[in-house]
Order: sequence, then structure tokens, then C-alpha cells
Amino acid sequence: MIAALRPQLLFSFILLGVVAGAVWSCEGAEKGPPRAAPEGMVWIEGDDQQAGFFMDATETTIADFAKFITATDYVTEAEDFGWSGVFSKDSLTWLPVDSATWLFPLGPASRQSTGLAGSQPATRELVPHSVGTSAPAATPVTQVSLRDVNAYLSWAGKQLPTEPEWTFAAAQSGTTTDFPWGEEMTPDGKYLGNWWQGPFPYEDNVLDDFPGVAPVKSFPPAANGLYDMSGNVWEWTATTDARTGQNIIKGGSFLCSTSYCTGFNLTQQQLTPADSGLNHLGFRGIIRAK
Ligand SMILES: [Ca+2]
Ligand SMILES: [Ca+2]
Repeated sequence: MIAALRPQLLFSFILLGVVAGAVWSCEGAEKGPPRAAPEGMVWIEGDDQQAGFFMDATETTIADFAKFITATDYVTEAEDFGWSGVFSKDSLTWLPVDSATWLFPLGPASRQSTGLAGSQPATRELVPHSVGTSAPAATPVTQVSLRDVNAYLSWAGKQLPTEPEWTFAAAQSGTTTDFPWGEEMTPDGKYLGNWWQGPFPYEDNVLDDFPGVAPVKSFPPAANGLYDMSGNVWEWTATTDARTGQNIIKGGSFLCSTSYCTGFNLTQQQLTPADSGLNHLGFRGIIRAK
């Protein structure tokens, strides 16, 4: 009896499999976001290899990060260390600066000791912002390590993009152009991102109007609604380099020039240790579609 049913059962299973496959195929072919985009995020359309996801339209700002600190009393790694890395135009290199933190990315004031007023001016010329004053709320948060970034994103219900996810989004879901807007760095002579113009680190001609970090949305968005994927501040990704164990960062910063680091080109990347706090490195989050 059981043996007699087997062909029917087999047929049923095959039929169910075909139906399930058809449903799966239809689901896979669906376009558009699964729901309305969370505030401040845009939908990144997927393709055959990459599932779609929501991504923060801008780099995470000082104002965003301040909400997290207020809600959780979290202490960043730079605050634990008591110093962080700041690029000095004077010495043409990175310097450890006491009390440089997410709120005072150039130091030497610190949130705990001086509040928002700042303290002693630095003896060296530093970029950007006025040393000892808190950074503007609409600028990208910097001086945040990978631990800090993941703490913020966990609180916000988001994740850090992998390097492939970041690049897929920056390159407009599968194109292979060097910049979010196409192949030309400055189409029609227009600067569409915040970099360094001139021989780094000696002279910044500031043709893009920003000598240091720019407030987010200072430049036009890409077609998919993302701002500053090329330039302004580098952005952490969750992907580590197999050889060094360091994390891949993407997009370049206001310190990148054609004469030195060309990180503003989407094909480029750099590596950074997880505990790095630097005044040219920020991040943005994603939410993967369920
Ligand atoms: Ca600039
Ligand atoms: Ca950026």
C-alpha cells in the first residue's frame, strides 16, 4: 500500500517544490523596499547577488551621536584612552592629542572637564574646526573606534555595512563608476564632494569651499539619495583585511587629494585598527531587509 502511494507522494513533493520555487522566484524578483524607509535612511535596491537594505543617507552626525551618549552615558574609547589622533598641518602628520574626543575632535578640551566652552588653545595649527570648541552638531561624528561605532549602531537598531555592501550602495547598486555620480571627478568643473585640492599636506586650495569637515548635506546627494559617500570623512566598514586583521574604511576624506590618498575614488580603500579614533573617520549604518 505504502509502496503504491510512493509515486503520488513523489509527484506531490515535486509539485510543492515547483510551487515553492515559483513563489521564491517571485519574491526574489520583487523590486522596491519592503516597507517605508526609517527616518534619515534610503533604500538601496539589491540585485541578483546583493540583497537590498536601508542605509543612512548621511554620515552619522555629532547630533546623532550626542543622543546616544545622553541616553546611555556611554564612554568612548578615545575618552578611555585620554587622547586621540588628530592630523596636524604644522607637523604634516598625525599627532596624539590629549582629550580629543567625539565632541571635541581636535581637542584639547574634553566634555567631562570643560563642558562645551573649550579650554586652552593648541600650540599647533590643526584642521578642521577651532581647537577647543565643540564641533558643529551637523558635522559627521569622528574620533570613534569600531567598539564605539558598534555600540551606537546597536543602540540605534542598525548594523555596520560590510565593505561590499558599502561599495554597492556608493556605486548606485552595481555600476562600476569611480564616483557616485559617474566617472568624472568634477563634472563641468563642479565639486560634488569634500576633498583636499592641492599638494597634500602642504597646501589646500579649498576649491570645494570646505577646508575641513563639512556639515552633512553640503553637497548634492547621489541618485540613490546618499550624501558624502565620496569624501568628507572616511567610513568604517565591518569587513576586516584577512592579512592584517584591520578594518576596511571607505570613501576618503577632506584630507584626500589627487596628489596623495585617492580614497574618494570608490575603488580605493584603506585599513585601520579597530581602536583607532581619528578626526577624519566616521561611519553610517544600515538595516538589512528581513
Ligand atoms: Ca575640502
Ligand atoms: Ca564619507
